[in-house]
Formats: sequence, C-alpha cells, structure tokens
Amino acid sequence: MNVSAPKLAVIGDVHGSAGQLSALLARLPAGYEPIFVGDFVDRGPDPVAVLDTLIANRFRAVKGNHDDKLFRALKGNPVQVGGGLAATLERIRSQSAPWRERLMVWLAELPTVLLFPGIAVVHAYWSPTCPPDEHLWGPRFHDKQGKIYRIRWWSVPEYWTPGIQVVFGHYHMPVVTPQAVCVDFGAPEGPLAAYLTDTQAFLIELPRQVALPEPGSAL
Ligand SMILES: [Mn+2]
Repeated sequence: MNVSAPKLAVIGDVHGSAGQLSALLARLPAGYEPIFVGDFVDRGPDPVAVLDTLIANRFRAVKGNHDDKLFRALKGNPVQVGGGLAATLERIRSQSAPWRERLMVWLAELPTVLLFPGIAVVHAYWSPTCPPDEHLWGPRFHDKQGKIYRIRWWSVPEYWTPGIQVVFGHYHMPVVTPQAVCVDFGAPEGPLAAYLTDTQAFLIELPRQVALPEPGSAL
C-alpha cells in the first residue's frame, strides 16, 4: 500500500437524505476527512439540513449537476424544473435571507474537482484535458436524433488517466477498479456510501425507510 495515501472518506450523492448523512458521519472511523462528490439536493426529504451540515462543518466537496442546476435557478437563470428541484427550491426559498446568501456564496465557491495524490474526486468524470462540463455530467454521446447517451467511461481505457483513481458519483453503478470508483449507491432510496481511500473499503448506511408493498398489492 502507498504509505502517503490520504485518509479520505469520499461520500456519494446525498440527495437530501439528511438522516443517512448524519448516521454515516457518526460512524466514520477517526482520522478520515469526509469529502463529498456533490448532488446534495433533490429527491430526499431534507436538502436544507444536508446543506447546513456541509456548510457549518466546512466539509470539502465538489459540485454535482443537481447543485449546479440549483445554483442557476437561484440566480434567476432559466432551468428546466424537474427531478425534485421544485421541492428543493420551495424549501430553500422559505429560509432566511442571510441563510440563502450564505448558500449562494458556498455554491459559487464549490470547485468541480479536488485533486489528491493518486486520487481525483469529482462528480461524474475527470481527466487533465476534459471540458469542465464533463466534471458535472461525464462524457456523453449525441446520436443523429439528438438523443443523449452517457458514456460508461470507466470501461473505456482512452478515458483513464495513468496513476489516478477517479472517485465519483452521478451514475449509481457498481464500479470499483484501479482507475475508477463510483460512490453513488442511490440515496435516499438506496444506501449512502463512503469510500475509504487508504483501505479501499466502503462504509454503507442503509436507506432510512424501506417502502414495503401494501398487503395484497401486485408486486
Ligand atoms: Mn446524483
């Protein structure tokens, strides 16, 4: 093992799941710095508490596509409001003006990539030469009809960077290779995960509530 490897706990897309986040943080072993791959809002019940946790603790994080869209919406730019953004905006707009100002400063300063020895933490994809848009969305392919496909870059050697393991979220796919580790386990419907970069182990916090089918309903 590389003795100079940083002790990071890279935490996947939280998506408003404040309960899973606080439980996972409480279980982090001593000596690990939590680092976040972005997508703090939308889908889960409490985006405000998640943002409070990040901002109050000054945790290091990168920006996800959902955070970027939230930032553009709060600035008054036209965005397509879907995927839970309407509920997020409603909750954020009910906060105090100072709280919202602090959020805007925090969002404006969020980087899109954090580099460590041998490790790049990013929301979707990083290489030294890729366009910054790909940090948030990953490399994509447009067909002749304009339909967009996500490229599974971790399976394509041309997308890899020698000597760097890219730790990312965004895809909710099981990926653990020397070049790429996905830490998005699908919270809040799925687990929230932390990847411990020195031991290459995962800590898993299960979803808060598992929705069981109603008795007698079709499965
Ligand atoms: Mn996400």
